[in-house]
Amino acid sequence: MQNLAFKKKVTSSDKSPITGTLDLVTDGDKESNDNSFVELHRRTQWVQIDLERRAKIYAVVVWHAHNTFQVYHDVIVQVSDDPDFTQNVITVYNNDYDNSSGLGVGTDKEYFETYEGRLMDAKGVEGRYVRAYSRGSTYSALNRYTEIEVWGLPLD
Ligand SMILES: [Ca+2]
Ligand SMILES: [Ca+2]
Repeated sequence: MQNLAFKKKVTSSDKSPITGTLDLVTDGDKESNDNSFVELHRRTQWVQIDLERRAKIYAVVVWHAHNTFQVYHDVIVQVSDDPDFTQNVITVYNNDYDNSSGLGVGTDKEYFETYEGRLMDAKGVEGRYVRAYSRGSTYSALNRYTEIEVWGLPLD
């Protein structure tokens, strides 16, 4: 099994991040330095990774920012073959308990950010694109992403 996200192309709902660049999300650096994350604007934002081919995905690991003790809100991770995420969308994780991001009520737990990231069990779902949402944290209304790993096996 390998980290299929490493060095893959990243897109986002935020076309002009406040600080940093989207490539930081898949560059392998998971440190808590101020230059290790991309910072997106407030409200619900997402980053999306194109794995370049379909894959069987067993785990997604997300690091928002772990320089400060904080809990991110509306953490939602989805997998799809559709880059626009309009059809055949599989939800891997969702802790938006009040549906403030509008993707449905999630029952997963909120958690504190740590240097280990948050490992989410993807149960072998298949798809090419991975999208991760958030809606600020207990520390800031902004959305920071340090790294996302996608562990699985390439298909076809
Ligand atoms: Ca990084
Ligand atoms: Ca919410």
